[in-house]
Amino acid sequence: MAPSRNGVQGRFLALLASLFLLAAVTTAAAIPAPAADQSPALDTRSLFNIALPILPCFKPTVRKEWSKLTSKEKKAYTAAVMCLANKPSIAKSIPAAVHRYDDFTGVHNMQTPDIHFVGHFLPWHRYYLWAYEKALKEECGYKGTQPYWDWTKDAETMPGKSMSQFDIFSGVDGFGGNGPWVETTPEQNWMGINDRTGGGCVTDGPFVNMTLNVGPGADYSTRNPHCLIRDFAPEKFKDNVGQDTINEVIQHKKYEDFAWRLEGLPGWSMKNFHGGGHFGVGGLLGSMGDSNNSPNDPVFYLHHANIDRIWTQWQEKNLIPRILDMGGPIKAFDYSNQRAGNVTLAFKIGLNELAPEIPIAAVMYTRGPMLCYKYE
Ligand SMILES: [Cu+2]
Repeated sequence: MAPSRNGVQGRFLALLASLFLLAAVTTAAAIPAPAADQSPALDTRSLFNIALPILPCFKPTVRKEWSKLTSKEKKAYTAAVMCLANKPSIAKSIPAAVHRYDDFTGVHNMQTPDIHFVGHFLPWHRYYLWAYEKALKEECGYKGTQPYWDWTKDAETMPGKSMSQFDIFSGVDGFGGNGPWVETTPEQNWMGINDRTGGGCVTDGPFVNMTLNVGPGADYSTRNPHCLIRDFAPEKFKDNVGQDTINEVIQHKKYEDFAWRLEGLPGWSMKNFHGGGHFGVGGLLGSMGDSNNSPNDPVFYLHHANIDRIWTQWQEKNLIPRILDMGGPIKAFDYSNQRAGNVTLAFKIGLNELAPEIPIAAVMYTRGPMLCYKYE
């Protein structure tokens, strides 16, 4: 199929954008840097590295919605995930990790205090997803792309449908369903997740026998073999992942405001689809609700792919300025910059042994040569 006019225009605009970026970075480099810790000197090579990633690629791969995949494609994806859980760990920085799947959870666990409620929350998770998809393809022979879960569509079918009836939680060609009910005391339920319905090990689907070794909590050094746990909280899910929340987030014009509203604040003072997905699936006791170790639930990657897709949609509303727009605190919750400054395109993000450190600029544009993907 011939590239659409929009596609060609988009590539042209991105090319222009990369020139703007180069100019912007060069200008910034000419101004004496403040004594801030996050202003690495930019040599010609790093300038090139920053400009190059937003030159458009020509054949982006297409990430699809879970329910649009054929049953065969769905099974190929979950089989590749299980393949990672059967390959030995390579991440020396994560002593608790036994297999490659643990490596990913472990890196997220270790970096949790530095990658949430910061400006680079979105770029870091975009990079993380990319590394995960790459591992599925290169180490497990997965031929497809990273799918996403458009929860808004599922939420619209509630309460007629229960969460267990969603395509994604199918025990036949999905991720399996809820865990059985586990009683808790009101004191345990400090997050106020009163609509929780499960709390035990997942009993059907491809991950029934998956052994996870990282978590719970912030410890990534002690091996703790355990199962995948779900604790569906249907009210939290339905109330937070609707189109109304997306509209509220996406209306912001500056990245800093958009990203701040997207992450929201811990608790339920404002509707929040990131938290709605995590706690709607993980509830109080489930893997998805454990902030350090939420990637222990393979559904994490589809939830975050949808968040990445929303960022992409926001960027595409005004491509050039928005693939150059970065900001927000370096330190968690430091929205008034009391402890440090804001992140910039040159700010480095890393994934321990999973992938090299890169400047945020490298992941700003999903159709650049490194990422080279788009959402259907
Ligand atoms: Cu995270």
